Amino acid sequence: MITLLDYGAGNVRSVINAIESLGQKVKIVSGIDDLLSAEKLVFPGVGNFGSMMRILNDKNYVDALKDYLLSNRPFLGICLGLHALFEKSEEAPDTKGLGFISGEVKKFDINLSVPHIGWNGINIKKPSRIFNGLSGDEKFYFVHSFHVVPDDDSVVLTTTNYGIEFVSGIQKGNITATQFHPEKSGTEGINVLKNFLEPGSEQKAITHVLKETRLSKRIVACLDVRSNDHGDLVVTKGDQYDVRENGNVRNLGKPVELARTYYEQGADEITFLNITGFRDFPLEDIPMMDVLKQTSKNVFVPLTIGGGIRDYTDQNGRKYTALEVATQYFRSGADKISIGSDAVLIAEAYLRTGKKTGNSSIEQISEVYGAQAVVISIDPKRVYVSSPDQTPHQVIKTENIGPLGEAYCWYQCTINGGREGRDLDAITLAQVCEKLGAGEILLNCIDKDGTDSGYDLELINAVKNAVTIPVIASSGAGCVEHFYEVFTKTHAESALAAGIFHRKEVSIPDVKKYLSDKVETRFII
Ligand code: 1PR
Repeated sequence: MITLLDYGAGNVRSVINAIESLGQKVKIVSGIDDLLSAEKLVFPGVGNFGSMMRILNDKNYVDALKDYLLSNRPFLGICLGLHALFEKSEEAPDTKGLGFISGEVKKFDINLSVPHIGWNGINIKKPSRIFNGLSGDEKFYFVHSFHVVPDDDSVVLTTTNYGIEFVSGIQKGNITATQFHPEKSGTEGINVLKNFLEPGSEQKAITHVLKETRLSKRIVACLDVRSNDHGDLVVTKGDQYDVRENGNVRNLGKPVELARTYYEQGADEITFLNITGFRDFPLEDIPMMDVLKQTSKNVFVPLTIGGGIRDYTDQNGRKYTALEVATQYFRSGADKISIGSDAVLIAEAYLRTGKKTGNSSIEQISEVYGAQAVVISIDPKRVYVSSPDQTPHQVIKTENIGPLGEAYCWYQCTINGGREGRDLDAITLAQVCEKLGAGEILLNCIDKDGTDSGYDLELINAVKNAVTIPVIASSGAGCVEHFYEVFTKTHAESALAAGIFHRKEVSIPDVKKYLSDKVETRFII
């Protein structure tokens, strides 16, 4: 029996699913006694160091946890579960950690996008049974803005390079903790978990050559989901956001099956967009929650879900915050949520008042679950102008001259699935959302969506250069060369595609194979 410490935030479902996929049973800690009697403890963590320690203190778990660690019973900490072992963190300077390892947790101070999101390698510094059967060249999924700095080098199990060489794993006796998420790192990550969970495997020396690890560019498969006219939840796909063909909603497959296929093909991440979420109440959308629950049972890469994340009042006058909606999504298996329409309204309000309220969905979800869990989905379209002074918006000079010979354009934000244009440009939206605590931008483009004509490189460059958080380029992929183009002509960290994958015109292995000797990517099948 594996005991799992769930302090209440983040996606513990995927850790439970990963452990259960290995045929093990999980007991979730519901009181101190469970910690005292635990034989093997897994402590996954996503979110904020301060709120995690507050909850552990409120539940009186801190002393029991320290006793557990001192007793040297097997422990696996993941991400924040690694940070918790240290004395303190720059994420919450006034909060004490467990102090099992001397040292602290620091924010990345580097010239690269933060959070560090994606698949990166590890350098294994000492033998550990958790890496049995692995070559050491595997990539694992990271998502964090802070990294641990132990005082004593002898606890360092692995390091990873991202601007600096940072400690990505520690081991002290039977206490192991990783910055990466084994439960989200495909079959390699599942092997790490298996090695930890299964008794008896010996520690073997690692013989691989130390190298500088590199963050991969991510290939993201996107599934736009909605009910068709018969009420079935289907994966659909629009042309410039119009998902109907001959009056019917296009049906390109079943969400759970397609997500599984893309995972098996090597997708680095899967995104579900509940495209009618803006008009429905997600907490009543049981089929969509089920899709997430079913998918997370056997898809072990990050899952993002978007659509309808905002505050609600139901028919009985009961109010729900966006945080409650997001919590349900996280509990159902999401690792990140994406906010579309609400982000535009929040940014407009911020620009009107110049003040952060602390109450917006972006701020609240980021505060509890961490910036890395909050993606902003932008649905912009081009508006041409003949000169920059024709609009107050952030304008770019374009090589794609407008219909009346215009050499400039701005990108107008839209809400409600592109139905309503707003008086806000995409660059400003991205900047405001970063300020409010968003951790990543999913940058769609209505003009390019479904056209197979390539990504809007001008838009991607304009937004990417205006923020320091990672950007997922989206809309327009039509062939493998378009992925190469977006990764070499912009600094986007990820490229998302939908139509070409659903219509089986290009597969994820095709993309990875094409990129393999040109761009850093995760394995090829
Ligand atoms: O506004 O918070 O409720 O979120 C709604 C979400 O649903 C937003 O993320 C919005 O982008 C999405 N959405 C709404 N309507 C549509 C639609 O298509 N009618 N889909 C829609 C957006 C765009 C992409 C697409 C890429 C790649 N889909 O994600 O997958 O453009 O397509 P391609 O490779 O085929 O070109 P809220």
